[in-house]
Amino acid sequence: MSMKRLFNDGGYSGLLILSITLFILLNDAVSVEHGWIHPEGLIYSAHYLSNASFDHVGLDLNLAEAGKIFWWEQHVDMGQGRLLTALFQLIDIKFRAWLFRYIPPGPAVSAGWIIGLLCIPALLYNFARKYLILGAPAAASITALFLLSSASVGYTFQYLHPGKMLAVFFLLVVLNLMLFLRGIESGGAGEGRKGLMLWIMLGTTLFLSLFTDPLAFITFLLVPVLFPEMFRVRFSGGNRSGGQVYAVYLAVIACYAASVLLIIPYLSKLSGYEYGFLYAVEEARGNNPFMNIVNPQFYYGIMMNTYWFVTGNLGLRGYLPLYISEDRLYSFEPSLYVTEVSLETVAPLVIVHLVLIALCIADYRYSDRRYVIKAIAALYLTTGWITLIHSFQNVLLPWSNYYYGSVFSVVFALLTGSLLRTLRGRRGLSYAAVAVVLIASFSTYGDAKEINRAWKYSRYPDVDIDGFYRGFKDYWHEIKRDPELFDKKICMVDKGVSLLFNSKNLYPVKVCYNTALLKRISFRYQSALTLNFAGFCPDEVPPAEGAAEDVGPLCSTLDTVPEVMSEVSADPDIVAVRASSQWKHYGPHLVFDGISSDESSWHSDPNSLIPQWLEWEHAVPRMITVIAIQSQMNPPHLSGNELRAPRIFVLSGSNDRQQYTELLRIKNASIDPGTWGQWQFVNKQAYKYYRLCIRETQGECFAAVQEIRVR
Ligand SMILES: [Ca+2]
Repeated sequence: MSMKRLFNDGGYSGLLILSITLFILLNDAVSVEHGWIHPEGLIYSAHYLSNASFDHVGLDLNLAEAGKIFWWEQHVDMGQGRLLTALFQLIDIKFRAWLFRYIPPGPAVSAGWIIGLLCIPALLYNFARKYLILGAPAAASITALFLLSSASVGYTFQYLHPGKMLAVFFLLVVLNLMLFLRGIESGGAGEGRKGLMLWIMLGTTLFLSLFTDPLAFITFLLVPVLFPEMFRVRFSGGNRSGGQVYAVYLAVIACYAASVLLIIPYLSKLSGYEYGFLYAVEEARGNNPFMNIVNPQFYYGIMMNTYWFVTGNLGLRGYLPLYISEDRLYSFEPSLYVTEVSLETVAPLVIVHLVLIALCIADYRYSDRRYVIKAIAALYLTTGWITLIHSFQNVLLPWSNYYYGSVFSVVFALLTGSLLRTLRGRRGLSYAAVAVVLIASFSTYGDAKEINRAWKYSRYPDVDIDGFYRGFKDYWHEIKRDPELFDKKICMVDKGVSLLFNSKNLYPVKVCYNTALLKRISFRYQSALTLNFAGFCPDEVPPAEGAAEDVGPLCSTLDTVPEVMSEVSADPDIVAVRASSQWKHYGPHLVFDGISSDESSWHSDPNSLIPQWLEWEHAVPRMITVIAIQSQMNPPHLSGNELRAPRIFVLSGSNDRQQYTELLRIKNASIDPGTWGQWQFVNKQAYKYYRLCIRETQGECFAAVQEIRVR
């Protein structure tokens, strides 16, 4: 678009609308209050960068490193095949690592903002101008409508969810490309090489888009709806463009199937991170979502989701009756979403759909271009697809605007644009309609911010998540004053630090996800700092054989936690056994009962944090110089208990339970399940109490010990 064109036809007002919108959005996105990242995302990011022997953190991208996208697929993406999204994440995490050397870390800051806040609005604006032939203010207002929608706010405010954003980006690239092809077609310039190149470009773009998110399939559904004329094949007269479109579509689907079933499995094997396509989805569900097409519930789901999407994109969610209990609105437990059918809830649902049908009828009667019909058909197809692919989850909730509504919201913006188009030529009405769209947009934005906050705080109810980010920022400023320390703590860029991770480090991330992970991150503040500002520069991740001092706090710092105690012991010399926590019936006395079985072991509580301690009380003070620890054995035909055994531990003695004297410090114990590890140490003092502080396990997020003997 030429500059002249930009400033004609209300170009200034359009520019003003977009500038204000982007300023508001960006201003909130950089704030700690609105911008955020899942704490577990920090860990994944750190692993993503470090799980290879690449030392360069920053903008460098070694091509061989791209193999790590299969690691992401294997461990984080559940085999969904979003390779392009994984690659983008790898680049983006590096970008942040580089950027936060210069500016304080912001949780949501992302290279994705270039796509989300620059490319996407430009493409949408261009499409509205050229396809719907809207004036600049109207085109800008529907662009703002999308930018301020919950969907766009979702991936802008919350870091590490670029799949939806990339899907929207590709959707708009494809639609703009189709416009371009159509223009060439009608202009008669599509002859020969140039035309062929463009078709190849379209095919490649469509193909690539499929590796961003399953939602990208929507582009296949939308292109024939919005450009039906491109699919008309005329065999006489030399126009073969329709045939070309079909050829492109078939080729893309064939190439995608070949990639997913043959090429990617082969490449993932080569990279060392072999994974099965959609393995997690298969495990979770075991049924075929496409069978839903014959299920009436599926169509009911489409209607309800459309209702949510439409009202959500108008900022009306808070004012209309809900289909689920309102008190459950901010819960993440899908089974709680019980649909409530009543006159109050059914009436708005019916009205929304009747309005959409009425708009189609009006468009059919009074318009020759049928933009509105196309847009509404596109809306239903979009919701249908979203409902289908998420049929194993429950999408019938207002959150869906935020989670899945990105492509729907683009289509909804196009519907709004189509409606504005019907007012073309009526200047006063047009401006009034633009004003209404803008008011609705900002109302939606307020709602989107509320959903964002609700998600952020309800997901981590025990965690001061904002305090967590502010702490990072403060720490950044603190060490910024000392260049040497800063370099060491922020990023050891180009310093040859080995970033190797072993599988032991990875295991707790997955196992502890539902138990101790969040607490670990939030309460073990030092360990969060070692992840270096949102997991950008993992140089400070503790090595497997690091000094115990760096690995975790001493048990004495946890003395305020309630302890568990048992006075039953097989050894008459030991009158009581205490522990920092216990799980189920696996009490601390079981380490002194003389029984060697996995059932007769002490377990710390998985919801408590490592370090954990175990303390026994002698009837009279004893001078102990040898300790033998038996780790919990595996039950028949099972394994995994070896990860609960102590790896780093400290033994101390005390006579008053106030002052403890360290007697033994072991930094890399290795006791196979059911076997004994024995250590001798120097001790010239008799103590009544001995405390074994387990500061790290072999990888599990709780500790277990089967037996202890001392002499
Ligand atoms: Ca025992």
